Amino acid sequence: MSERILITSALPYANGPLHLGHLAGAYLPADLYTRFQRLKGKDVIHICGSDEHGVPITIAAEKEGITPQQVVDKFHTQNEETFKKIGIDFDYFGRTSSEVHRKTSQDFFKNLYDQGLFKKKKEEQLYDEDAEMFLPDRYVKGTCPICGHPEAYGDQCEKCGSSLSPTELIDPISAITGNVPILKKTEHWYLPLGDFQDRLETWIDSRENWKSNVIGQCKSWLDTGLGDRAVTRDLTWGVPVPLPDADGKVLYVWFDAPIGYISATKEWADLKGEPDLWEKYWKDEETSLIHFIGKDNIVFHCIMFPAMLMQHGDYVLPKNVPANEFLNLEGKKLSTSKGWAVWLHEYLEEFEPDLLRYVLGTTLPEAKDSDFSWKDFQARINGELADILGNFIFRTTSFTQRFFDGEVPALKDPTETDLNALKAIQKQKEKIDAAYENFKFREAIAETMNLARIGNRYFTETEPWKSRKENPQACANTLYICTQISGALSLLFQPVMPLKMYSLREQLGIPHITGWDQINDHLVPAGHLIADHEILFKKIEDEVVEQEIQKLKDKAKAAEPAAKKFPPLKETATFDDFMSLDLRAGKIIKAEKVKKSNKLIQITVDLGFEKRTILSGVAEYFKPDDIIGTSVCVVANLAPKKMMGIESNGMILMGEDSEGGLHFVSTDAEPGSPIT
Ligand code: B3M
Ligand code: ZN
Repeated sequence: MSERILITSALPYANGPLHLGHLAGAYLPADLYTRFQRLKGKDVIHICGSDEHGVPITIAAEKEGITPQQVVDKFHTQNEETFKKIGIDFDYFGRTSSEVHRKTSQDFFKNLYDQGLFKKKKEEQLYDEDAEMFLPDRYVKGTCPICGHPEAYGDQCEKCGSSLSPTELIDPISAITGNVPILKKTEHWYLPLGDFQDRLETWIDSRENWKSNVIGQCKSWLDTGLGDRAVTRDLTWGVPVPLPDADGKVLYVWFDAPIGYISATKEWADLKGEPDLWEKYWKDEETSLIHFIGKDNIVFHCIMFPAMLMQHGDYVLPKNVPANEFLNLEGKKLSTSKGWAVWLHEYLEEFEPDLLRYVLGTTLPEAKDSDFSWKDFQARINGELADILGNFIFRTTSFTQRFFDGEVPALKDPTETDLNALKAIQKQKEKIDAAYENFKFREAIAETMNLARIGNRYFTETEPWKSRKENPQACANTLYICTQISGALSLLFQPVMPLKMYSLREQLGIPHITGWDQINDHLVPAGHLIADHEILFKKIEDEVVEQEIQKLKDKAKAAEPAAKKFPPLKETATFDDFMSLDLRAGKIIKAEKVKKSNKLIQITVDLGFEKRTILSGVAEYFKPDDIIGTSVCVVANLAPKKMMGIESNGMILMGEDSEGGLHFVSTDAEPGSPIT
């Protein structure tokens, strides 16, 4: 990779909080890459910001009954905070509502307009007569013409990933009123992507080392043939189209958002007091521009934005767009509307950021969709961070403390085994380096953990607890080498767990060492004092992850539409039907399981005027002893029924909840009281 790298991460819509899917899709890989390149001493900046325009914002505002400005103010602030806490190290986090961005994107549009690029066309578009507005993008829902998914949006089908236009949807419905929209003519400016077909094809073919999922999507776009794409919208929220005849029109959010990378870089340079500095990153051919995004953004970053940049001229084109696939959660597709998501700000209330960075880093959806589960989270923390990495560091530092007064011993006359362990540092470093350079972060992390494994094996094999008495120099050699491996790990793991690795380097007395080039096999010299050992990673208990799983289930339950939870209503009953039932208050005075039945409990109910035997099918839900004393409602005039040789005289009323759990219907009325 070149010496200067401009890294961007997709600008998250400021319409809601961030969840694990966001982190795994773009931000964690971008941050790993940034930190790695920074360690290597490259001139790298990482730029991001809030995407504050577009229909996702206005729909969120309508839903919450607040203004779009209030929505973006809230989530821009919240998300910026969350990114900081999880350790995503942006050089600048801008927002597309800024003045610099308005001007930059309007100038960009004007530049292409003045070159005569856009086609102005009057076309029929979907219009909601009650809302009195056109329905671009997500303002319409309908059936996807490609895959038949019934809930596709006007701009995209989230099931098959196809990019759509509202008029392509089958049976479109307005997302505002639920109306069937009419067609109405409106005038817009179109980007003739077809004119770029050849240039884009040649350019994509010349890309080196692109991921196959990204190339695949680009090729399928190009094979289908590129058409005109409207870059303006009939909306009030957005960057106004900078033309005299464009009242009530704003730039399409996917036109202005990628320009947000440029405006944010300008703001970063302004803040540094070097207003022209941004140009070095955007206009100098020596810069490598890398966009980190999720797979649903590929077309915009690999086709549309490059076409815009090509036409504008002056700008560098992306060197790579290492888009990730999607992250699932506990085996199911992540869905914010269905409440199936782990919010980062909630995660951070319970756990340390580095733990998630590690676990998510090992399961990034790099080549295909991957899954996050709380059990895996626990298994990786306990089995890898605590038992392998933590254990290795602990053994090394505590042994040095106890038997060498905390002083790193000198290496003398190393054996073949010693030298092999020492050489592993360089070998692993090279593998890790190559993996990072190739955007294979899972592999980079696995190879880093492998070095800790090698260290552990070496420690066990050389048995310093024995050699301490039998051959003190052999013991010293083991500890010298294990300390070097620990030092190397503290830097090799730095991109993944910056906070933990800083405290490890402090413990090893090397906090000032921050360069990839400094990783070698004599990082912590003999005679160097290391600090008191501490436990780097604590294990996570079963109850803790079970609580998280329960929390997730509760949220999903709460998000379910009420009508779905319960069975539909039965047919209407007459008043007489109801009055024919004799319902009475009662109290359970005796309960025992019916032998040979899994379901039945034989219950004796005190009805005040008599005691009844009732069989109830609740043995899977209650223990007989627990229900004695419960007040209940009884259908007292139900015809007797024999089950398992016992006659049941009545029925005890129960409420069945949405998960099939049973609850007694209780009353304060004294036993025998009629219930009417
Ligand atoms: N806000 C879409 C998204 O969050 C969009 C990315 C813009 S990147 C220029 O998926
Ligand atoms: Zn589809």
